[in-house]
Amino acid sequence: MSTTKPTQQFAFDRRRFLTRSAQAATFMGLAHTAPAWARGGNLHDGAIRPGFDEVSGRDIALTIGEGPRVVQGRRGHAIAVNGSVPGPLVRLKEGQPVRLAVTNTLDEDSSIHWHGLLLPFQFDGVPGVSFPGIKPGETFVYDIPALRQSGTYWWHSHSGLQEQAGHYGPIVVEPAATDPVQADRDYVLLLSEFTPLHPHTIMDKLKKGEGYFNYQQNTWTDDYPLSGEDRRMWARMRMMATDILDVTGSTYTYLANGRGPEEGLEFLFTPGERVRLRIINGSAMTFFNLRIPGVKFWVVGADGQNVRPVEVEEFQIGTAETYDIIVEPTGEARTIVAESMDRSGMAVATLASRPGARASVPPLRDPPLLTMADMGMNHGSGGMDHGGGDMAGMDHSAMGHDMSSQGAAAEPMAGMDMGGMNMRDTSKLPPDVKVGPGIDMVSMNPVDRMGDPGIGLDKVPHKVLTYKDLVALAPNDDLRRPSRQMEIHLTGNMERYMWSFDGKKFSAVSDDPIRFAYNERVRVKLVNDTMMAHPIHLHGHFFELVNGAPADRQPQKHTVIVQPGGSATFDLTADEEGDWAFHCHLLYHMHSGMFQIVTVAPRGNQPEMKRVGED
Ligand SMILES: [Cu+2]
Repeated sequence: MSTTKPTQQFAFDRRRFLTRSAQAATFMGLAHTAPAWARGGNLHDGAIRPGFDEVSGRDIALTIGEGPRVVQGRRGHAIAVNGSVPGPLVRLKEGQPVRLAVTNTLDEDSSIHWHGLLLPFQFDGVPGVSFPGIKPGETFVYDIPALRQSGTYWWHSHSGLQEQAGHYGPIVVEPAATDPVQADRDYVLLLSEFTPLHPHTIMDKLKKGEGYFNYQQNTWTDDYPLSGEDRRMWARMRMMATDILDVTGSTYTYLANGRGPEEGLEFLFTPGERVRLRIINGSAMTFFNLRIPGVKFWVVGADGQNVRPVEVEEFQIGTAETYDIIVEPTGEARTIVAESMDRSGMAVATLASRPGARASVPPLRDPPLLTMADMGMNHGSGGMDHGGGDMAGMDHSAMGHDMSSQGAAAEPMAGMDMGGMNMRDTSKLPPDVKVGPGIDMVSMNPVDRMGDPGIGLDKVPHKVLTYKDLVALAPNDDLRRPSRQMEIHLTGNMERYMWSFDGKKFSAVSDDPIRFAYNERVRVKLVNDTMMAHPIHLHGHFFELVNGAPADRQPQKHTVIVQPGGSATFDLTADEEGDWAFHCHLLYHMHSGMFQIVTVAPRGNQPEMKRVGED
């Protein structure tokens, strides 16, 4: 294929993106030479505040600084904007333009990406893709024309690993017309993590051994419902059924609006009121399961877009997703629990009818175990390809025994001999996927998992949201059938902590973006060839989940979770010209290479679109 760039508005060497990421490693040393507040930053007393102020208007000023931070007695270093973590709530208005002047007082480059906002790509804020980044001491003005959307979004650094250190905050865009979601109270709940470790220390530990933070590793003496045979099977695959999240509560304190679970974040209500909660997963690495024990609520928005209200008692929120909910709390107080997906910790907030009112906080539930479906094995829909290529070495007698049973996909791995099974049958991959050490697993039979509530939630005794429940409130405007379909594989090597798209770590393909013609309508199928869930984010666009909703009501999202071993499909109208980042939103996965550039050709310039391996 041609490597000619269809757009040259922006001559920038993308390879510098990775160079800069490498340079970010110097920030640990620099951070201790002089605190930001001593260099004229905005952190006047040196202490970074939890929670956030609000900024709004035609012109908004934001200052990136750094300093010490303490959460529940644990000390660390933070990058903060306007002196708090999270940084300020940026309140905008649909139909109105805004200028955001961002000043960087760090000793390294920084940036702000406006996650979920439709805007000219030059203001999307990804160093090396959409702009050069903000140098130390510099101010960059994001001059954003009249906003074309409303809803709940967020912003964060797209430089190095700064996001882990606290560089993020919420965005609310008020609708120009009457909000279809009416509420008496309107609150933001931004979930994130605090760690006393430097982000680069975490990255190093992950590279040295994937299980480093997994204190829930099953041993021969623990309480997990795994037989000795199961344990030997997992050991042979050098994997653990408890490999749910890379970084866990052993390291993280989970935060609600910057406050630890013992620091008492509360949202006041009067019984009988409708309370809107705008829930943002602003974490670096954590999927949360959110519930309000004993209380049903309605999900009314997903990724900033209104959806038909759906009543649930719990939902899983991937990194970078947002959900708006309406709850009508009763009684003195109700606890909002955001349990990390691996159940190693939780963020906590309280709906309180008076200051200080509290409800009980439930204990962490038992950690979930990965299932056969998470390994890409599903017999129910088409079955495994028993005649195919390298499968010949598989122990069919053992397979037939346990894998043919109905509902096996939802059962923890049990009693199956995986010894001879080929978990890496690369003949199942399209030809444009690069086969090499970056791939340690290939899903044998990936199925669409839009109806899956998320790891660990398939057996809870109450209604949990799935993507299939999401239906757009207003009809979509592009009802064309996609003119082509493309498949992108999410690939990885858990042991070596390598993550990529199509087996190619981003640096290897930095000049080979995914290309779309202007206004092209494409169906994109994401196939997860790993045993981890990945929240995949496309900048500058909304895509529509192909979730079984009528074509004009497919829900619009900017981030989609692709469940382990499964697939997720979306339709995209590529009508925002320019270069956009497309990546896994787990910070250390993105940093390790699960990242690509999407180039949407300018209007009137339609390059040759054929790519290798396409239909
Ligand atoms: Cu990922």
